[in-house]
Amino acid sequence: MTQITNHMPTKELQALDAAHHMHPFTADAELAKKGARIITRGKGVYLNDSEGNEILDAMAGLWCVNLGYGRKDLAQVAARQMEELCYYNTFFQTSHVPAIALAAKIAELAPGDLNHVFYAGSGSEANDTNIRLVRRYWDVKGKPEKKVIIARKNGYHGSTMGGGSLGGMTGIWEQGGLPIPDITHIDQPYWYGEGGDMDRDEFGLMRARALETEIERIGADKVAAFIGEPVQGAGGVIIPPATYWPEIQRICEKHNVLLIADEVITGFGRTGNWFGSNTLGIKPHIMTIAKGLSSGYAPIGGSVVCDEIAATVGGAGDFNHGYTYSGHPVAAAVALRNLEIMEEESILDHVRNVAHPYLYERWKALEDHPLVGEAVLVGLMGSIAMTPDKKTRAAFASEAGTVGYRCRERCFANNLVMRHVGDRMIISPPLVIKPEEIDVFIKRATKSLDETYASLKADGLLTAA
Ligand code: PXG
Repeated sequence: MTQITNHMPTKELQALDAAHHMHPFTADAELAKKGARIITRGKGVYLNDSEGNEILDAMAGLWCVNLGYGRKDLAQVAARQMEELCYYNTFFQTSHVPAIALAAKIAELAPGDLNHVFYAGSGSEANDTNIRLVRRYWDVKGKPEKKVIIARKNGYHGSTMGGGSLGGMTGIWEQGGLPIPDITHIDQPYWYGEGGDMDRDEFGLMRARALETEIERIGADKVAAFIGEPVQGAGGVIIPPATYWPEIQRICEKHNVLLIADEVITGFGRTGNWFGSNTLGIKPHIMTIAKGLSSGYAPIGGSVVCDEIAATVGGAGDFNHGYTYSGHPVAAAVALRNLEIMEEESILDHVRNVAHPYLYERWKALEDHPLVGEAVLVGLMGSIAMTPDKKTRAAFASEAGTVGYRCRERCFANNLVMRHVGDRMIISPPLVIKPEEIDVFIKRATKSLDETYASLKADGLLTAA
């Protein structure tokens, strides 16, 4: 067989890709017609593709490459760990230094008494673990009927059977009989899209109180936990009104319902603090982590668990759950080094004092663009809502996502990775992004918005629903 390398012509790579590779969340037959974009290398905030383009990645991969691409120090740690101990498991009363050291480090960084880590290979797996953990917890407490988990419409918690069920994406549910039993969903705190004439804070309270209504409908004695992302990511970077989380917290405490903060995106500096829970003032019993934990250099995730749950579940015989790669030594060593680098290079300070303020000013200024209804940013995750009518915050008459898709295509053409969710554009650049790179980003984003606007105008698509 010929060796497949970066030096092969793009067309040949695309043909092989189409012939053998099934892509996540993709219509493969459609993709085969035009061919996938082939990414060949990355350095800092930039990617290169097989056509020689240099692309600014304002999504940090999939919200994960927080330290930027191409760090030799992380590669060296992986190589060293592979030579020393490439693999061993953490089942059957064994452990190893990378898993121990990383767990201790996460416990040090995590808020409150979240002192215990159950490792997974990804965010989806970790959320599957959370379902098992909270149900087991209430079982051991003598309340086996307390097993319903309440989550949110348009939340995202992964795409396994458990993660996809916790998530509130109907496109996922329709394919494979989800959600699994005993998971229900309440409305999201999306003021811009769903708040109508209501005041932002009033709306936040109303959407939080939907949790109380749902708990009362089901019966508090049957509800195990509530799960939410501090800031919804894949749902469109939706920053909840300030009233939302304190009310959710109050309701969970009142009804003895565990609170799970899914920090897969918001963890490890994304919002300007170690965790989104710090930024939003949430006190969770469990946090889901992945992505930024290793800056995406190795697949790793986990559940960070409070003392009470860890002691209860751990004190009641075997917890019959785990993955071959729970605490994988190479991934754990890379993640630990990633966290050390974040401290050594004061990445949180950079986000708070340099990158966020600089980007915020330029991002907000996009609200002057005729297409942009709002531009929001917390730390380094942000979004803009595109609208045909800024006053009424109206949706477009075209099918949701038509405009967003057009804008993403323009971004692609302008060597910028900026994603769309419906007709919102979303960003999550590497946390190390520098002011001059933010300038390049804003320039390309503005050009893409201008071109999108012109094309919508030309096609008569600037009408409200
Ligand atoms: N929770 C949250 C909050 C996430 O954002 C997961 C769990 C699942 O993690 P894994 O590692 O199993 O993928 C995620 C993942 C997108 C996109 O296009 C977002 C995610 C994954 C893939 C694509 O926005 N988030």
